[in-house]
Order: sequence, then C-alpha cells, then structure tokens
Amino acid sequence: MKRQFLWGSATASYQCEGAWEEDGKGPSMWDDYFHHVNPNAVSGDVACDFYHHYEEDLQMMQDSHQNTLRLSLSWPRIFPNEDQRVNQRGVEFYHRVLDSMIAKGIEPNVTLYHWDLPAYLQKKGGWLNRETAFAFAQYADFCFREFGSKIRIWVTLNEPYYSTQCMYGSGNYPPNEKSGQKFATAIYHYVLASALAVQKFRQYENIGEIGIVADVHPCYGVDESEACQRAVYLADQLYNGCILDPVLKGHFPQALIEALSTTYDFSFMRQEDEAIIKQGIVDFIGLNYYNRSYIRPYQSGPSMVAHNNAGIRDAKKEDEEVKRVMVVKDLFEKIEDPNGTFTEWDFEIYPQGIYQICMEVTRKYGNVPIYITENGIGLHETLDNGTVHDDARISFVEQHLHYLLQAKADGADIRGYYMWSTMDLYSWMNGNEKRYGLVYVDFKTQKRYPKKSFAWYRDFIDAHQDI
Ligand code: BGP
Repeated sequence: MKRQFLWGSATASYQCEGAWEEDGKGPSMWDDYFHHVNPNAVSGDVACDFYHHYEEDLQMMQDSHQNTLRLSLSWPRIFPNEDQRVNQRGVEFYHRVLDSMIAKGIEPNVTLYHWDLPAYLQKKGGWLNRETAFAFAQYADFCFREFGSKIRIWVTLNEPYYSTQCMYGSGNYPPNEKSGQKFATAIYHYVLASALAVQKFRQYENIGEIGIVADVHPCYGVDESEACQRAVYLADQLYNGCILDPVLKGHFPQALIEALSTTYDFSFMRQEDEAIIKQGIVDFIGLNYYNRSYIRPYQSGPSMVAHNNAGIRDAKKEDEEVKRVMVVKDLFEKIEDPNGTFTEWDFEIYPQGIYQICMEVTRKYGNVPIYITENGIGLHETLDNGTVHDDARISFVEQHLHYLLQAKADGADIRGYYMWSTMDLYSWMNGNEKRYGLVYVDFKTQKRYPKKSFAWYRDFIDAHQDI
C-alpha cells in the first residue's frame, strides 16, 4: 500500500515548551546556563509556551492540513533528577500532546534528544563522558515502553554534528569551549548513544521505525583543482560522513580519522564499541537542510569556527569573528561564496543543495528512506494588520520544494517534509527575534497570528497530496 506523504513542520522541546520548572521538570543544561552563566541573555524559560498552548497550536496545524509534527521530548521533564525517578506529570503532559495529535490526524515524529541534556549529566561532563551515552539509552528505553503504542516514527538525536560544533568548536552553546579534542570525543559519544538506543528499540515489536536527524551540508569546491577536490572530500566526511557513515554503514569515515589522528587522540574509540555501532544502523535518515558548504583547500591559521548570532549581515565588516566560516587546520576552509545570497545571519540561500544532498545520500547509502526533518528561513519579522507578509519565506520554501520533488522524481526515497518551524519559537543564541514560524507569536501575550506562508503551505499541501 502506498504510504501517505508526510507534510508538516517541526519544533523542539526547549525551544517551544517553556514551563521550565513546572510540574516537576528538572533543569536542563540550557536552564543552568541561562540562570547561572549568562543571566542577561534571552532564555527559553517561557519560549512560546507550548506547554500551555499545545491544543491551539495543534489545531492550527490541522487547519493548515499538515498531517505530521516533529517534536522532541524533554529528557529532564521525564527524569528530572539523578535518582532516575520518573516524573509522572511530565509523562502525562506528553501523553496529552500525543493523544491530541492522534485525534487530529497529525502523525507524531518524535525526537528523544534535541539538546536539552539534564543538568545533572552536564555536571558530570555531558557528552564528553561516555556514561551519558548509556544514560541516554536507559531514558530511550523508558520512552519506547511508555509511548510505544502512540509513536511510529522515532528519532534518537537531533543534529549531533552541529550541536557538538557549537558546544566545543565555536563555543557558541554551553559549555562554551573551543577544543578539537572535545569536539571529536562528544561526536563519538553521541553516535554511541544513538546506537545503544537503537539496540534497545530492536527489543520491541510493533513500535514503528527509528532514525536519527543529521544536519547536512552538501560540499562544493571553489574550483576543480586536485587540492580542492581533496578538501571537499574531507569536508564532506566531517560535515556529513561522521554521522551518516556510522548510522547507515556502521563505521566512521576512515580517511577523516586518519587525517585528524596526527593532531587528535582517538583513544576514546573503544574496540568493544565497534559491534554496538554496527548494530546501531537506523531505519531511516532525517536530514536538516539549511545551507551548503563552500570549500577551499586549507591556507593558514589554527582551526576555528564562527557564527553570526548578531542577525546583521554587515556585522562581519566590523568584526571578523561573527562571520560564518570555519578552518580545519591542514584539511580545508569553509568560506562564503562572494556571489552567494545570504540571510541576515549569514546563512547562504542555496535551494539546489537539497537536491544534491538527497541524491548523494541515496547513492552512498543504498536508497535509504529520507525525511527532510527541518528546512526553513530565519527572518526579522513584525506584525502588520494581524499577519506577517513573509513572501521571502514562501519563496525560500517553494524553491527548496521544487528541488526536493525533483530528487524524489529522480529516485530518492523521500517520505516527508517538515518546515522549521510550526510557530515562531526560541532560536538558541539568537533569542526570540530570529523567526522561522508559519505562525507569528507575540512573545509578550503568547497570541498566535498565522502568517501569509501558513495559507500558502496549506494550499501547497492540498496540491501535493498524492505524490
Ligand atoms: C537547527 C536546530 C533547530 C533550530 C534550527 C535553526 O540546527 O535543529 O533547533 O534552531 O537549526 O537554527 P537557529 O535557530 O540557530 O537559526
């Protein structure tokens, strides 16, 4: 029987729920960070208060004919303390949300971990500590048992590569460190965690399928030279292969490890883990596509990575550090294409990249089922007569969907598409003013206002039901 294509949008617990300490929830590493380390920054304490507005948000999804929502569970809402006693009120919240979704014909696509690590685990080293991987598997196992009758699409982790880059590369996210060694260690433990959770999942029958969500970055060289091709090859292994290879082939990309092993110590990779990682192969892959990587051979300087959280495109002229660039010493450099089109946060708009990455994944990993689990554009927006005329978003999504449907027609097994995001929500280091939603949220009143893209997406879905 032909499966219905899934058309929906995505959120994440810390970015939408709010209620950071309500009904027995424990603090996550983000709560600790904003309450103790960076108290002047905008936090996700309230966000768009999905905890109290979920009925309204799900109703709007149904009104726009979306048949799926990607959401995540907050680990510290379920296991608030180190004693590992279940917080029943947190569990009940997720049951209420799932029941409401199912009643509205909205398929749950559930991520177990979207970066809100319990604070008690962060205090013990977080993803640098291999014990975190085993703790994750225990938490995942609980969720499989508790919610297994309601969830058919499971995701272990969201964007292990990008979150590690932000935690230990740019130092943009807590714990705000810049260490290549820690970067490599954390990625490894993430992959181990996913594999351990998949092992647990396989013990159950009839609880659906399990995957992982990877941020993907199709890599393009500045020229065709041999040196550039080598740089692109290694950049692709780092940005894409270091997650996709282990979860789809069962091992890490060898050339990358060889290239890095003169600088970094890989002794955290234990032989006993090899079998676990081999058994951790997923059923599908979720791809988050925002932009491509434009690559040239390594030129000079130490390894570094920087982000633009200022939301001002010209900020980079004043301060080089806000430029969205990366250097991996001796391997490659990621730069801006001087002819590219960029958002105010230096995200390049490159719709063809979604075609490229879907076809590459299909070719390299044997036609694996694909969901596009995030795609969208962050903009500064204001309310205008009760709505937002977000033509830039409509154009962005329309172009990406054009290329996505082309990839599907050319043989990629694409099963669903999720716009980031369902409604405006909290954008990590960019606070509340980098808006991605189909629905505008007034964060002061928590009132919702559908944007122009909301109706556009509904009509697009209606016209593409039978693909
Ligand atoms: C992805 C994350 C999301 C979301 C999105 C937009 O990396 O999975 O959580 O935040 O990017 O990123 P940002 O909010 O930083 O612009």
